[in-house]
Amino acid sequence: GARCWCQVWTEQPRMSGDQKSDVYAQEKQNFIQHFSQIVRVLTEEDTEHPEIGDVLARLKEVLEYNAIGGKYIRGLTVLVAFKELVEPSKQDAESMQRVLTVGWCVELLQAFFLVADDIMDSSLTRRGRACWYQKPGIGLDAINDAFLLESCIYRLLRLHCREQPYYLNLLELFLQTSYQTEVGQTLDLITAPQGQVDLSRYTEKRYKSIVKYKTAFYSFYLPVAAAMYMAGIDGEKEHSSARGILTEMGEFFQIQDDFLDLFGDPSVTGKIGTDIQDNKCSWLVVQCLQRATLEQRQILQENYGQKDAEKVARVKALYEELDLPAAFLRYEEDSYSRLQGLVQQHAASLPAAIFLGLANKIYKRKK
Ligand code: DMA
Ligand code: MG
Ligand code: MG
Ligand code: MG
Repeated sequence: GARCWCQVWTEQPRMSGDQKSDVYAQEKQNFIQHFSQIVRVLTEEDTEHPEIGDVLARLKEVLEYNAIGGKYIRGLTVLVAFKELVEPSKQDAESMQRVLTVGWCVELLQAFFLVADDIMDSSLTRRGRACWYQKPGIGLDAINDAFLLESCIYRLLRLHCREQPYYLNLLELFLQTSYQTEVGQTLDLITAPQGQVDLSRYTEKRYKSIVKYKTAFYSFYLPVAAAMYMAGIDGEKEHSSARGILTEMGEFFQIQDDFLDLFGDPSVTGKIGTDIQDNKCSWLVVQCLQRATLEQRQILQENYGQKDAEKVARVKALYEELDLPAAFLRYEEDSYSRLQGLVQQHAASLPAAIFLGLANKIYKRKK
């Protein structure tokens, strides 16, 4: 029978966390298979505008290099959350096509930000390959490729969702999330000016604002909120509840990203870290400053924010002296239980399964 959304919200999770994380694995094949259709729709020849054929060939390359090879957690979350929110009879083939497409829109937003982020961070690798701008013949032309990726989101939404009652909500969601992410990237960059080490900038407070804006909104709130709108859930109360839990999860996700930047295995993460060289307000430097003696603070002052490999190694050694890897493990455990608490707290008004499934996907991740 039909379940109104308030029933769905109050329901107990239908599966355990372990089975739940399998839902991501189950959907993954289907999601990746849909990509060829996305590329076809975006790059098929336009008989009215034959003069842009070469552009569409370039776009195909850009899509295939930059939208593929990640974990697809964000895109899959749209699918998983939608299925959790609507009754099976409303999961018809056409609706599911649109959900897959919106999932890919989230992945395209991510691809757009990553192409630009790698330029700004002077990164070398991404997903186990050269960053797009590092490819011979690409260079800063990658900036325009990033813009093309962004435009694809709105072309797809218009093509597949224009007639849907949630179209305007989705448009505004993608636009607002882009703005928030750009605010976050701005905070990230202006807190890390090249060649100016000012340790007093690296506060816990500043850290939290950076990661909330640059990562949490687009990685966690966006995919769940998109699924909610598609399921017809547009109330501010429901959305702000979801936003609360999901931004908390996003903060933890970026702390992991900062930890893995230095202590992860590049053959697993697919990227070589740059945070120390880039003078970033990373979780590690914030923790280091909270524990450092005056002498250790001086070592940081002299070695942070420079390309020199020996200086980077000195900073890493300092982090190890201060037991930051152990502090991270403790933080991970604490954060996990705090999140479980938050989910329980909101269990009356939110579908716990969505959040628990997502949490199980990211805790203890190595990439
Ligand atoms: C990523 O921050 C944020 C966005 C908006 C892409 P980051 O530079 O730490 O990400 P990564 O480690 O993947 O380069
Ligand atoms: Mg980066
Ligand atoms: Mg960055
Ligand atoms: Mg990083």
